[in-house]
Amino acid sequence: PLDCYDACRVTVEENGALKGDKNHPVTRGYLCPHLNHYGEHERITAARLKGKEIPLSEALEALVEVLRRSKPHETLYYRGSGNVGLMQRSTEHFFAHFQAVGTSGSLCDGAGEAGILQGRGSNQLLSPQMIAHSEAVVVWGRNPHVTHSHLLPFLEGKTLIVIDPVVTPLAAKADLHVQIKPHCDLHLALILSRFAMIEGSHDIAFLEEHAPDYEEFYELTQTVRIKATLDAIDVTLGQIGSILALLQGKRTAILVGAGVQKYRNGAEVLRAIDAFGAVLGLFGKAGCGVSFLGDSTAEIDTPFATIKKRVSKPTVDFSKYNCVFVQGGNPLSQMPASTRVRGSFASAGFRVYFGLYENETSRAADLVIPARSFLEKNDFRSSYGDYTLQEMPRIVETPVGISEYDLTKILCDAFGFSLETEEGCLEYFRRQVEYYEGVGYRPGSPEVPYAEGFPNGTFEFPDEFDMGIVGQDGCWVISPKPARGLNSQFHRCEGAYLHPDAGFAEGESVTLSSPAGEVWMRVRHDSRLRRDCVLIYAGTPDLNVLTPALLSYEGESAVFQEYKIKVEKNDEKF
Ligand SMILES: Nc1nc2c(c(=O)[nH]1)N[C@H]1C(S)=C(S)[C@@H](COP(=O)(O)OP(=O)(O)OC[C@H]3O[C@@H](n4cnc5c(=O)[nH]c(N)nc54)[C@H](O)[C@@H]3O)O[C@H]1N2
Ligand SMILES: Nc1nc2c(c(=O)[nH]1)N[C@H]1C(S)=C(S)[C@@H](COP(=O)(O)OP(=O)(O)OC[C@H]3O[C@@H](n4cnc5c(=O)[nH]c(N)nc54)[C@H](O)[C@@H]3O)O[C@H]1N2
Ligand SMILES: [Mo]
Repeated sequence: PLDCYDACRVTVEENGALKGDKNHPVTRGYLCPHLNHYGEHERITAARLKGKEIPLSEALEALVEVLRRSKPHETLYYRGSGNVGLMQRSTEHFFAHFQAVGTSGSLCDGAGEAGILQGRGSNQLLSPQMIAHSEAVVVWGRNPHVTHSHLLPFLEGKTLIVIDPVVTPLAAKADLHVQIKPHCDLHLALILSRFAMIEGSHDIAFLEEHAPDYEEFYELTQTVRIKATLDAIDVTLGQIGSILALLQGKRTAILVGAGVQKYRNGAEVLRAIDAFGAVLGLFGKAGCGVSFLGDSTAEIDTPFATIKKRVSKPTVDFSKYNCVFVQGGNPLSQMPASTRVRGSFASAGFRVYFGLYENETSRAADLVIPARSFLEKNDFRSSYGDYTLQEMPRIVETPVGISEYDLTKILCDAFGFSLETEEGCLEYFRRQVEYYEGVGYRPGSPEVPYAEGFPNGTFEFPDEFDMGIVGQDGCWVISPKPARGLNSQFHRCEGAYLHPDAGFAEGESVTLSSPAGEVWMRVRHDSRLRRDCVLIYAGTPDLNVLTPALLSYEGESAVFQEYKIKVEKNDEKF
């Protein structure tokens, strides 16, 4: 159920230990640190009203009371991605009937997905099993050792190119690592397309049939000034040649991660990488394609009503609401522009936190309702890293907390709204699962994505780009995912990582500042970084004090890496 590509199938031993299912084609018998240590993280066990512990039944009565007093348009339903199970959506059913306000857009992959939809018309991914058929893999702004470790066995023995500002574990063993400057992937993708067409490695048969505007696109790529651009993005002509030579004639998968699109032009970046894939003719062929975080609920129907009126998630102003209901998320840490967010949350009328763990948001809430973990409730989950749709039955009985479904039931009963029985909801999902060799999959999963062509008939190349590289001073701040944490869950990192030659001593205290705010952190050295970057792992407390309350130009996404930041020594001791 955790927010990862892998969607592991877990078995629970008699003694409660979690094991990776050996018979699952992706999980293959092992788990990551999150699940290996799942039981060790301290849970919220008691409900709380204004700081005072109360029985769960009283907390639920208080919630009903607050909702009775709150006008629908002054009630906000905010769901994070702490658990990506489908039953998480049951609560939205209540809030939809209540006519509350919901959120649209994303803190995660919305910008990239918008670019994909513009070009291809749908966002189909390559599963690990599909990637197994590739001969070459380009890992572009993605760090599978940390974020998708079950993909690694499928990359063995392939020609490997990594495009990442950090020497990630895969970069260290790749045939070619382009240690690109952050925010420059759009330029690289355009230059690659241009040279592919100059060299004649473009797939004319594919382009004529599926992407007929390629000549106009070639003209667009000619507007890029090669030398000046390569210098600006820190890539050499030799590397461009090597990339094309390494991919020449090979079944190629380009695996793009969240890293390239944490910018306002994130949609353009994905669209340009897709365009490079189209130039090489990678769509619709086994072992080939461009794959981003997929749309995990594509083709799945839900039995739940969905909210109509929505405001953008990354910039939501909590102060406008009399009642804010936060479920499965920690917006006070994970939304951009924390200072703004914390101020607006403090000014909201009444704040409810429904979750598993204590965090910035639970501590600022008026009412805290403990949730049940995935082991303690019935659910289904799909994945953004493959096409599985798997049932997660309740395994553990507990008196602690309440499931999303049971909470929804209480609210619907109190307000007289209709709700399918729990078994009815589960059966609704169960009916859609398609089984193959003992594993459940989403309905209509493709054998080869885009084998039938693109949903809109053709691939749409972009016809314009904003090529300006933002001329701000300071360091690029990059915030990749931590190995032992899951966003703000489990272990949380601390400190700002810099190259040892960037001019700061290990352990010294620095002030980091951006137009959004200022924080102090301790310096940690990491020689895998560029000297113009500061790396702060996602989930580090106060990281988002530095990030802007802006939306991507397309896709309503947060843009965590848009602002450069200043790093200055301060002589203070912590
Ligand atoms: N262990 C662990 N696993 C996780 C998560 C977690 O928190 N912890 N989070 C889950 C979630 S919510 C998500 S969305 C996925 C995301 O997982 P990934 O798609 O792997 O995304 P990130 O870790 O954010 O960044 C990936 C890489 O992008 C690089 N990068 C940063 N900026 C740029 C840039 O401008 N250009 C290029 N080319 N590369 C850049 C970073 O150095 C990093 O190596 O992981 C999921 N899996
Ligand atoms: N600077 C910066 N900020 C980022 C990112 C970044 O790369 N850089 N990454 C962004 C991305 S990709 C994402 S996806 C977001 C994630 O941000 P959020 O969606 O806020 O997710 P988490 O931080 O994982 O918080 C999840 C909370 O969900 C609760 N939870 C877990 N399971 C359940 C459950 O079954 N039921 C209920 N009710 N609650 C549960 C836990 O208490 C946990 O504290 O952060 C974003 N923020
Ligand atoms: Mo995410």
